[in-house]
Amino acid sequence: MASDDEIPGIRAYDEPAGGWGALRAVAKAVREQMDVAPGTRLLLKNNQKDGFDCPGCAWPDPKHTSTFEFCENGAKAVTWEATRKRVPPAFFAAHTVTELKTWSDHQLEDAGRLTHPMAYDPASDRYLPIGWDEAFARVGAALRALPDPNRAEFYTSGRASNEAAFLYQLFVREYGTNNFPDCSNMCHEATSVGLPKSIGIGKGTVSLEDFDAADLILSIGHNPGTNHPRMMTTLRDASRRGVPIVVLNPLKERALERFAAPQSPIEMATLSSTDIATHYHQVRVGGDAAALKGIMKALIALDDTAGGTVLDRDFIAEHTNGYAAFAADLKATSWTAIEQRSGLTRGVLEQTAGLYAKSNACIVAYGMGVTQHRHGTENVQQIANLLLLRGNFGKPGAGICPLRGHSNVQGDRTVGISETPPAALLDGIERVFGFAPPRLPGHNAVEALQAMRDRRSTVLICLGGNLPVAMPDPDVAFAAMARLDLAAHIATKLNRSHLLIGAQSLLLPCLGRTEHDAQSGGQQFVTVEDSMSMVHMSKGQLPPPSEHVRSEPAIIAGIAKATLAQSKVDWDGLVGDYDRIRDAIGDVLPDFHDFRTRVRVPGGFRLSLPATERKWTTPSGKAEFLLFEGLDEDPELADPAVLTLTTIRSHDQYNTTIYGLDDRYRGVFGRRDVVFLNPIDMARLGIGTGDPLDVEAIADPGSAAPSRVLRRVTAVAHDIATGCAAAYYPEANTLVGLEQYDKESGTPSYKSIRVRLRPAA
Ligand SMILES: Nc1nc2c(c(=O)[nH]1)N[C@H]1C(S)=C(S)[C@@H](COP(=O)(O)OP(=O)(O)OC[C@H]3O[C@@H](n4cnc5c(=O)[nH]c(N)nc54)[C@H](O)[C@@H]3O)O[C@H]1N2
Ligand SMILES: Nc1nc2c(c(=O)[nH]1)N[C@H]1C(S)=C(S)[C@@H](COP(=O)(O)OP(=O)(O)OC[C@H]3O[C@@H](n4cnc5c(=O)[nH]c(N)nc54)[C@H](O)[C@@H]3O)O[C@H]1N2
Ligand SMILES: [Mo]
Repeated sequence: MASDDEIPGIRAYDEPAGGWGALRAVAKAVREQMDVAPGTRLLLKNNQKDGFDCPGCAWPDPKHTSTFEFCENGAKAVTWEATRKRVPPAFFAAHTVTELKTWSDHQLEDAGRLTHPMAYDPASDRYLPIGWDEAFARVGAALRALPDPNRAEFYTSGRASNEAAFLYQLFVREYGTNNFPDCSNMCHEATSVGLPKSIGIGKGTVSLEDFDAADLILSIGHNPGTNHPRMMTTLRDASRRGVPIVVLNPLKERALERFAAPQSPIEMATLSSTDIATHYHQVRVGGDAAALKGIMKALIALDDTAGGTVLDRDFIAEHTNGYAAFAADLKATSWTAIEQRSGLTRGVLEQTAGLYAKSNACIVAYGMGVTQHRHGTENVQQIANLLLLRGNFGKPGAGICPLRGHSNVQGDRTVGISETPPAALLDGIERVFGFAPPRLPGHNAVEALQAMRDRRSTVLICLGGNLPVAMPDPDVAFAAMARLDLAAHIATKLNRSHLLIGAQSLLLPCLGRTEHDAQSGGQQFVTVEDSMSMVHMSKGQLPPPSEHVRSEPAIIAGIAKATLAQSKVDWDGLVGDYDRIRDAIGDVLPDFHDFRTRVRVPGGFRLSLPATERKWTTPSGKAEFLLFEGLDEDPELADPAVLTLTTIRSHDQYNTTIYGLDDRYRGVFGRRDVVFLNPIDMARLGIGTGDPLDVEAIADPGSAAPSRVLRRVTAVAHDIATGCAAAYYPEANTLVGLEQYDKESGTPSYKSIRVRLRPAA
């Protein structure tokens, strides 16, 4: 809908998602980052039997074999990592940190791969080269100097392999803390915390094969055309089989409307496409709990009129708890309130319930539109409730499908990156390694930043990521970085976190997934776990960006040896041969038995998921209907001038990594400084397309928080639910307060920010 030629960079995009535009974008990524021939060859190794796991997303490979699946954004992720550009010491000699801070996020990462360990030098305001041993010694000294290990924070971003993550948590626990702020604290924590209470496990229950057997798919709050593009093949297949696909999303996302598969010669040659959603409902931002409750209320009403034949009564009786109270709450919830909060009509919700009542195998897929709210955990639980009503767990074609973020965020959790570790993990570590790991809960991401802000924590190690930029409230987060005694960043590329200098700041450059990893025991491979709990191997092919770059496991072992005087762990032995790390993982976590053998079987193996066998590992031994009282995911809106703003990813970014400035499917080119608005709201509020606006976040009632303003964004008319607005992450993080998060899971409420718009100052 955004179509005003007068506004630079804003024009209508009328094509389907995918298609030739996607092929052109791949060619551009290869041309800009890589030498063309090796680039193309490398892309063909992506997600191959013998190749590396795509760092783009956590969607599984088809049938877990080796069909090459084309994916534009996977290609961007790969070429961005495998770029020919370098950031050597000469780069830092030429640019002070003060100067680099004026660069955009895109420019910083686009400078290329880090090649040498570097340490910040305050006298010259530059990063200077440092030897690895000296770097490790400095980190070790800072950690040993702390009066209490709980005064250090150990962040993980979800690209780290299972092997790196396991070593990291082993080191940190031997050091003595569970302070593991993790990217999943900003992402699917609502799933990890919410689902175990419902169905006993905090992971998805479907496999790729289930999509072949599903007869109804609900897609809530995710944008697969951009963020999980390989899922588009699956959705396209389902659509062509005639499976109804119901979407709940405030924005019309082109890939969920129609998609041209770049692998389909016919669609490419004839410029045709496949319709994806059969029903597209533009729920209000923050209206999902209300919508889900509406669908369930309508389903129960259908069941009442159909003499109890709509719900799966046997399943409910045998496998669940809490149905009566749950149903009573739905009956007591008024349609007026449901319609108001969801922004959807009773008719639409009843129709969805009707489709659901007819389906025998339903999958609900969901993403950040569900989790990043003050009641993200309850949102996830409403999805589980919906599935429980018709026994949609533990049968082919049915189940819950959280779309994970980073390509190994799920695996990192499985192998121990957790601020609230399960006792079995700690017992396993104690049994195998002979030291007593700490038992007290540690800090999640919000708590870590609060501790840094207050100088309760003064050392930060980052295994990848861009923590202060990804988190809410840059004022607080950036200042917290500056208060550190030491920050050490294990990273592939330069980003803004590295420029937020504490008393000491170190850059420790690491290998990426695409690269050859040679250790004393020969060439190594790593393993990852995808969104569907499949563990498989990933083997890099390219030469490292420089001979000085080390693998993540080697860097972690270096830090561990410099920190722990009498370690019980044979760090050199583990790093020399990653099979020994895999053996250790298998010894600690029984689910990984015979790890080294099973992971060599093409496609790898699946971890156990009791809920898929209708075994409920909840305290009661049953699946639980969990009641969410009320309908508000976020504070209610009273003032019609207040809109609810959500933050979204463009098609040209990977989290805080900005590949480019286009958002093709939304019709935005060469810029990111926009706010998407519904034309009805624009007319009502007297805003014209192209108007420069300041967006002001409304403080929570009773909060003394300072006013938060996103300055000078351009109003763009878009097909978005009324009463709602959208802007890009991370720019819009300035609108979110550090105290605005889901109290159950700690997930920041990035997707529901109450704002007022005014002409730009
Ligand atoms: N290319 C690429 N791939 C990625 C990433 C990337 O940045 N780029 N990031 C990775 C990571 S870490 C993650 S977590 C995933 C993220 O994948 P997604 O979950 O798809 O990410 P978002 O862009 O945050 O958008 C979510 C969708 O939710 C919708 N939405 C916003 N608010 C609401 C709401 O209140 N209700 C509903 N129902 N919908 C809403 C938005 O319109 C958007 O379509 O992707 C992963 N893959
Ligand atoms: N407003 C708003 N904020 C959000 C979100 C949102 O939707 N809205 N989404 C949230 C979500 S879902 C997430 S997951 C977080 C993301 O938070 P993070 O995971 O912390 O951020 P990324 O941008 O993915 O991290 C990029 C950096 O990782 C490093 N890197 C890349 N590859 C590797 C590697 O192989 N190894 C190592 N060691 N480093 C590597 C590079 O230096 C790169 O600059 O952001 C969250 N923040
Ligand atoms: Mo994420």
